[in-house]
Amino acid sequence: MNKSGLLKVAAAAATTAGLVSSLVLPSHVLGSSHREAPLISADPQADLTDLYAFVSPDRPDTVTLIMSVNPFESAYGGPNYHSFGDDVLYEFKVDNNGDALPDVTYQYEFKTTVQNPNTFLYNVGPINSLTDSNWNVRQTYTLRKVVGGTTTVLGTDLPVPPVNIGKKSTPNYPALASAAVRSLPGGGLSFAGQTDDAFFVDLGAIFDLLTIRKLPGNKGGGVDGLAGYNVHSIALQLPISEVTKTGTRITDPKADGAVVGVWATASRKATRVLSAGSSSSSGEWIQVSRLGHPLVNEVVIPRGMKDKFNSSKPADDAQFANHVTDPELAKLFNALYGIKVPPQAPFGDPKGRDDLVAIFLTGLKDLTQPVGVKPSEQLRLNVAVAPASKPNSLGVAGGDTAGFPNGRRLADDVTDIALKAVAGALYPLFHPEFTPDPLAAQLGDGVDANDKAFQASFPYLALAWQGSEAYPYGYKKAKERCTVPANAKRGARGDHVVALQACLHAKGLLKVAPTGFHGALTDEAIAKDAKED
Ligand SMILES: [Ca+2]
Ligand SMILES: [Ca+2]
Ligand SMILES: [Ca+2]
Repeated sequence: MNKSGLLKVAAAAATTAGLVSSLVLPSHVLGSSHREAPLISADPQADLTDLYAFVSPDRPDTVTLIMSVNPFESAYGGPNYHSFGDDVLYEFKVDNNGDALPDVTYQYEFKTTVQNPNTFLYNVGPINSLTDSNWNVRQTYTLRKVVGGTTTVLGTDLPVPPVNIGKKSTPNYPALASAAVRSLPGGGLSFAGQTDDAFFVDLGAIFDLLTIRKLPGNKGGGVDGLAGYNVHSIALQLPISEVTKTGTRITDPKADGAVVGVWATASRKATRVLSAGSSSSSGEWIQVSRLGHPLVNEVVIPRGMKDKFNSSKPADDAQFANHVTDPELAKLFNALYGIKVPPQAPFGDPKGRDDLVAIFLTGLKDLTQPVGVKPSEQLRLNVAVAPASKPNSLGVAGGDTAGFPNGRRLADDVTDIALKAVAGALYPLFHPEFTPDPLAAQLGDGVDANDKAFQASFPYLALAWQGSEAYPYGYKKAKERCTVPANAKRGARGDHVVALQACLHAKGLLKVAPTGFHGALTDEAIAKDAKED
């Protein structure tokens, strides 16, 4: 893999125009990993939606791992609001020597406590801190690290912040969320709680007669089907030295050990017993959800094997390899729309899709392929590649080797990347004689970014949508209002007025630049902001 080769491919594709009169996609194709298999779609608390792994942009001596669960979580789903499963074991697994077996595992287990069982309410007044007595239903967690059969407890009774209920119940949500970021022994950080869903994709169009709204998909025009929805996310930041096989921070991207593979799992106990008004679980943990690369269980694994994939281990991935080298989606591109896709064949056949094998199973040579790799589906990250100063959301396909499929950052447009890759956009890197169909490099869903701004520091995810202000998708898209501080009033001066005016100005509601004096124009702008929907 060389970067100039990648750039050449991207440039060649970009200069070729491709036109089609209609283009649709098969229904099971997209959705990252939201509701992707029959069994797990009935178990949202254990349904892993997305996994991210990247070198932390503001702390490049650390990596950040994030998993999200509970797809399509509405912000206003009370009074029994969404939560993690108390009877689910959530794990990050790291393979740091390429043998498809985990070497370092991080386990999260949650516990719900009710302060006052005599009220139906989640809270009986505003929640102003993580110890506020108004907060009735709380969740905490235990975090453990397992290495070579030895378990170390990294934290107990770590707090999950409340869900973002509304202006009265959770008036300062950013403070509640950041108070739940906890330091770990050894220099790591952990956060677990409700967040915005960082994945963006036009689900509505694709599931409606399988449409790309504005063909061929690289010119915007899509509608983010996950806009306004939350998920529950677990974020873990670790010194790089904690996850490498050398136990050191590796800084040479070509060094043995620079590539670590990551996947997430969710497990439930084997037996659940129901009795009137209660249920209990017992027995060994059974894995019910597995997630490495986005879209693999959708794009690659056929419907009849999807639940099996969720219960499988990377070490046994040879059973799925034919679906990577001979992908159904590429055949559909060809059969339905005449896109000229690369040749494909069963695993082991030299005519198979070695480009997709590299992306999904072995890693890209000289970037994400560990020395002596055993093919298996993991999200592989080269921890020695420094974070990009100007990230490209197309990642490696856009010439940015710090992005997907070198790990995955929150803003990486994995839908577009996967569509292009399956159609053959990266195939010439492996077979220079092959010219991809001009359409391959232009495929996309027309949604290019998340609907809410990510945070600049850990846990990076955008804050959870607020129940009293979120709107269901398809009705109205929720907008964030400017925060009006308690001491805002006509005639006031100060930094708090500047901050408020800057927000109103940025929204176009206050025509003049911030002055720091709260006058009639500021009052008018606040009134307009309150009426916006
Ligand atoms: Ca290993
Ligand atoms: Ca979102
Ligand atoms: Ca996209």
